[in-house]
Amino acid sequence: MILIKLGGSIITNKEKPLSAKRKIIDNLAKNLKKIDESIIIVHGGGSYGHYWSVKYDMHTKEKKYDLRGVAIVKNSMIELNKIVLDLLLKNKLNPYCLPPTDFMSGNKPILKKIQEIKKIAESGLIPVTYGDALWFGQKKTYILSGDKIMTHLAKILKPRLCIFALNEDGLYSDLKSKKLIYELKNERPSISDNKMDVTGGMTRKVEEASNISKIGVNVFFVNGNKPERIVKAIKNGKFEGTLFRRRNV
Ligand code: IP8
Repeated sequence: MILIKLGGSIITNKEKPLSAKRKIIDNLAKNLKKIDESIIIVHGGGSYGHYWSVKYDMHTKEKKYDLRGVAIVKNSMIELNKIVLDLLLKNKLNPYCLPPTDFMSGNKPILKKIQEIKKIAESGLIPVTYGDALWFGQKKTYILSGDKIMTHLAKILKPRLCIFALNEDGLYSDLKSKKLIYELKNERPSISDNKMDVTGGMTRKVEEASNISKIGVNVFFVNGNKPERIVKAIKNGKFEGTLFRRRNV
């Protein structure tokens, strides 16, 4: 089984509020169709969820945020999710929509529900979930990042590989020269992130990637604009991007 995160910056135009990159999503879907292993898709918020989270000053910390903001962020994520689902359907894939409220209680994943997601994926359906604004309890809510969902799912389901589709070729050792890091093992690179969002941008991704590699699962950062690289990684073990090698557990 493979977990794939479609980053907000690849499926939406981050510079333009509420604009999805339909052509890119369509192309991703065309390539995902070529994969015959079971997959689970998680997508980010981009210029939908993040746009509204910033407007309403909502973050990953559990707090009493403006209820209007909670409602609007959730609604915008449904809108983006619908675009993703429609394009998967159009490409003859069978997505199974799973809002994170289905498998999260407060900030904890519900073990049984997550184990069920594996069964759904193995049946041939493609579970699709996303980062969202979630109820925490005692009138508090929080933003759950899709990257965090990847870690929750990976810990419980131990997929063969976790893929993060980004708007970049992978992780660069130097932002100016864009020198790509091909492989990381037992090291946590220091990140200078110039594109921060409410859930922490690239810094958060690297944190989750190294958490996942620690539990013995390989993590691959790849350019989602070149979705054939996703197929090559899954089918041929050819990694054109940054591979966080699993650590021995
Ligand atoms: O883009 C956050 O998900 P992410 C989604 O995966 C929202 O960090 C609602 C901002």
